[in-house]
Amino acid sequence: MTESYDASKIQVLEGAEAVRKRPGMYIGSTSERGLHHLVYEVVDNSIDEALAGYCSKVLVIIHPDNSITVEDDGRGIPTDMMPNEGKTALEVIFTKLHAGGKFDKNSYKVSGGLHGVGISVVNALSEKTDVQVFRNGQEVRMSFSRGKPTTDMIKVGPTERRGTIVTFKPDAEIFTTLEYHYDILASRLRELAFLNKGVEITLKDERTEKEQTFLYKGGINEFVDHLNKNKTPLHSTIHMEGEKSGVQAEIALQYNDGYSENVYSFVNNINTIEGGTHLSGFKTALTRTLNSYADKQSGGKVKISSDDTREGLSAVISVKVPEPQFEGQTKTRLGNSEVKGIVDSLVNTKLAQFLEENPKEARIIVEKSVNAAKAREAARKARDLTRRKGVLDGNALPGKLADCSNKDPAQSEIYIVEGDSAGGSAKQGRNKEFQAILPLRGKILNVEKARLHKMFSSQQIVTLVTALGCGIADDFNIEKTRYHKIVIMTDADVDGAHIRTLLLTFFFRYLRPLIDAGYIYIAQPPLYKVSKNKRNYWIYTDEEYKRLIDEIGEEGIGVQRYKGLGEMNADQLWDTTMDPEHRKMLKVTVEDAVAADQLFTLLMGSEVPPRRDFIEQNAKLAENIDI
Ligand code: 0RA
Repeated sequence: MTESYDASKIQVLEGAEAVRKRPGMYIGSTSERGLHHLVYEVVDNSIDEALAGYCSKVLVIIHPDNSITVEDDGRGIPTDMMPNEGKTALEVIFTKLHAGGKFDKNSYKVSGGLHGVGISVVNALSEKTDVQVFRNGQEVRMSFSRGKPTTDMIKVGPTERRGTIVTFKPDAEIFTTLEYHYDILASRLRELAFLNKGVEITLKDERTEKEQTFLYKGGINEFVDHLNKNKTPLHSTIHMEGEKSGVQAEIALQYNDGYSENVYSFVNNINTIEGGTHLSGFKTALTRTLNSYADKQSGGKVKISSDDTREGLSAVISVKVPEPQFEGQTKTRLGNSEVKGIVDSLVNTKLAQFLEENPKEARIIVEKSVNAAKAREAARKARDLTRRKGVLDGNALPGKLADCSNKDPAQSEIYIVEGDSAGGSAKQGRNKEFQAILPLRGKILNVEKARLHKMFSSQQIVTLVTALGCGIADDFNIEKTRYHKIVIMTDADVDGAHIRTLLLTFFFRYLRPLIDAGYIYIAQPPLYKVSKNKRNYWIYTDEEYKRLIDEIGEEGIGVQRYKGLGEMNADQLWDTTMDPEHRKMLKVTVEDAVAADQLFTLLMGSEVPPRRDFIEQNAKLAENIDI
């Protein structure tokens, strides 16, 4: 017999206990991501007030004890008694899951995703929550702990003010980390300010006194300016906006003189990393519109593909959908089929109109895509040539590669090593069973300044891609990757840092799925060997070095500073850097795609002054790099 859910069971499941029992179900994770998600959950409520036209300012404060305050000047949370509940609306909103329902004021709610789970979830996962409401001339307060009220709703007195202040301290019993990162919060709050023009969002960190205010009257137009910061734009930003069947769509785009694609899509303020119908509508219409304009101008000599239209394109697509269906592994792909046509027809009409009215810009944009199409053709030829020579297909492995004997990618590692001499030590020191070594001589091509066809004429890149086995561009197939740990191992000096950045740029721009799969690592060779009384200490940072000298004293010690991997013999390299039991490796992750793109553009692109500024500002952070 199947059990039916009766009202009392649902009642039980509705409580804070359910959330505390399975927090992951409500906020995705109990690690860093979930911790930060709590803040977004509260801020979303304030943004809803702003979208409804009642709130213009949001303030987020990180307190020294890592509790958070979110303050807004919205209508304030309703405080009246709810006759059916025998409780105030405030209490219901803070204690009942999905109390939304009759409180829903914003039709662009989120379903399916992690957002929009409600403030009661934040409350359930906080060891303490304090709420202040300023509404209808009255100030009230109420406190909670782990989702349960600890006070009644207290009337404080009359007030002129309007709005809500929520302060919560995430529960140490729930979260594996309690420390908030300023940059993570700043980047999401900036994004929200771009997506909701005119809303002023301030982030204040009482731990460091750092403070930033985000206010963009130009909305996603300014978002695109931000994406193209440090790049050279080819024309002024194009903006398109429209509404149909309750779906609002807004698009801003601008081409730059670079080659990478920077297209971000959002549904109800959520970044749809996996794309969806809104994005495919945009891509289809962009391709069709540019092709038909090019046809009219030049009789269609070159066929522009969809990829060609996105070379050097920065764009933001923001749609508001009443009942979004989120699909995909991370529930960040929009499934609503009607949205494709809506975005498609918006771009078709508005972009064609823009091109007709602005022939100068139109020529620049079409030329950009035509050049991309030509370069793609050149890349195809170059690839065919390398194919004919038998490279790139993984059958003929490069002679420089010292492969491992294990053929299971999940157990295999490849070290990409700077220079032949370090390559030699690594080859001797490694465990042949599962560790492969690929020495690279000198600097690899700076892909930030080169197009795909150049990749195929670069021996080092061909060697690298062949060794990895995953292919590149149209041939890329992550399943064919021969190693699930790809370790960049360079010297701890300026050249080493440069080579590492060149390799990371290449992985980020051309083999990004390898980063997202968690396959890319950076080896951490030691900086010093300190010896005293026949004992050796391997030291990986200057801080560690200082700490040790406190500890063991300076007398009678020997210090050796390692600048290059080649200075270590094979055994030492194994012990310190390659032995899975003892090594320290950094996994490369992309937490913030916008920031990562900007950094690679800055470090590897052609604009010199912003790079100089960056290096000057960050010089003190680069102590470990030996100049
Ligand atoms: C329920 C209904 C209304 C507003 C809110 C909740 C609300 C929640 C939060 C959380 C943080 N700031 C907030 N501001 C408002 C609508 C109230 C009305 O109809 O007057």
